[in-house]
Amino acid sequence: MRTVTRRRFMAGAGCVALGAGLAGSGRGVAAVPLAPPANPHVGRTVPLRLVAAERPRALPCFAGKTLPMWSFSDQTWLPVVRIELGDRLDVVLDNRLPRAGEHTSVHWHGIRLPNDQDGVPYLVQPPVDPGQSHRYDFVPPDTGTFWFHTHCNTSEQLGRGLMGILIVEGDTIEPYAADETIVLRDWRIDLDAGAFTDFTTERGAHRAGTYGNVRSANGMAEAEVRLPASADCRLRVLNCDPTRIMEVAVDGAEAAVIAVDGVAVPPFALDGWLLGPAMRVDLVVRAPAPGASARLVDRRGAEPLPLVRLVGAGAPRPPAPFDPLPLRAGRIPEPDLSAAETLAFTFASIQDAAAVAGDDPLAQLAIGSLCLAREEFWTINNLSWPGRDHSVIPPPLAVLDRGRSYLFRLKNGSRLHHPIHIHGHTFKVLRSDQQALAPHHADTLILLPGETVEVAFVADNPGRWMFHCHIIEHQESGMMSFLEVA
Ligand SMILES: [Cu+2]
Repeated sequence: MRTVTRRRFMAGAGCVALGAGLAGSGRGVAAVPLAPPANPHVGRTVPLRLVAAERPRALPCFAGKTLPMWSFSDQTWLPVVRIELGDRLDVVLDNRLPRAGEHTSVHWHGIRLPNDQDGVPYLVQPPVDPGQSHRYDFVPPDTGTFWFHTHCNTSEQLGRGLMGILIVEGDTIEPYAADETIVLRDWRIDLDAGAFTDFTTERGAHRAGTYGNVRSANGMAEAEVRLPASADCRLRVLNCDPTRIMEVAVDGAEAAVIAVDGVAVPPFALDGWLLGPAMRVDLVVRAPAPGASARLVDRRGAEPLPLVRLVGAGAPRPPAPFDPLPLRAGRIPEPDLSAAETLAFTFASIQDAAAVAGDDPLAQLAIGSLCLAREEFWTINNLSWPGRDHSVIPPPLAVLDRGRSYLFRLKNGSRLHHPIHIHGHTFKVLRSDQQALAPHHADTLILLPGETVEVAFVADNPGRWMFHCHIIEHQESGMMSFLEVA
């Protein structure tokens, strides 16, 4: 039995209309803006040195084996960078990866930053070769839970662990009793040999992706997080896996969603949230009583899979109704739907595209030429990105007028799920033809098999922005393109 009372919604929002299905599964209920954001301020300059290198490590989930991980830091396999809204990040990336030609870059996932800071090699910056350095320098414009990863040979570089977390603070109205980050991902390991297995397989690329065989939360197979007993605690849950889509839920405690991809939503009861690769969800969980525990689980399999044990610690507290505090509203520009231009995009495999093309000889001809390509299997609007990397840049999928509002009709023409990611912008998610969807924001959203989802946004960030599936093997076998905002 999960309920969320209305009082806090009213306090936080002034006027909020709640949908009927508070505990509806999936993506929640109607959301309306919260209080206006705090004024931006010019904060500190935060230096950050990221040294991409091989550092053998034995994470707790590796069952005693040491693996040739790639990471950004000597201190930790997973840097967690916390800054305040208004702070400037001054980053030096050094590439010390151990293989000739293994260039790298850093993409700041979900951050609406200037195009030349977006970290896509060839498209917006030169690739950073081993022995070279590159500087990133930007002020993130939004609060929230983000992460960063490379945009080069991503299946292997991310597969070996090259990633980090970026948290931009400043979205709380009152602090929660705790603020914990939970990073979910798999590893592809031969535990007998103590070696990584193939980061990509042809079979996986043509299907739902190559799943890892060792699952982890914060590098642990049986993670435990201690929370102040009976208090309301924030959990920032990130899916940093290259492949796996999860359905996160909390068993044994009340929980509410308070942000999606870093952007606040009025709190609604969590009853399973589909979290694809690169997606984030912020929760408020009522911590268990002292010594009691609850579980963060993945419900996508036949049985709920425990991911994290949440343990109540400290002095008992008097019981109180679960009434989670909302976050401050995001500052994503509101698209003008009355003036928006509608563009349609279909995500499919080459076979799907061929089936859709039917008897049209011209379409068949175009698809026939695509089939000649070696590595491409997936398409956006019948087009595959050429090759696995970014060294050959095709024309943009669309050229958007800077400042104009767009409505994208995103259709999944395949029988698999695809988490679709846009760089440099954040979508307002409007509606689906398969499920009741709350208006919420997302930089990465799952398209169910056959589903069409409409999203809208203001194309206010000039430059060349990647637009791709975040199942990395789908991305690297064609389901990738870019949009030009000019
Ligand atoms: Cu995909």
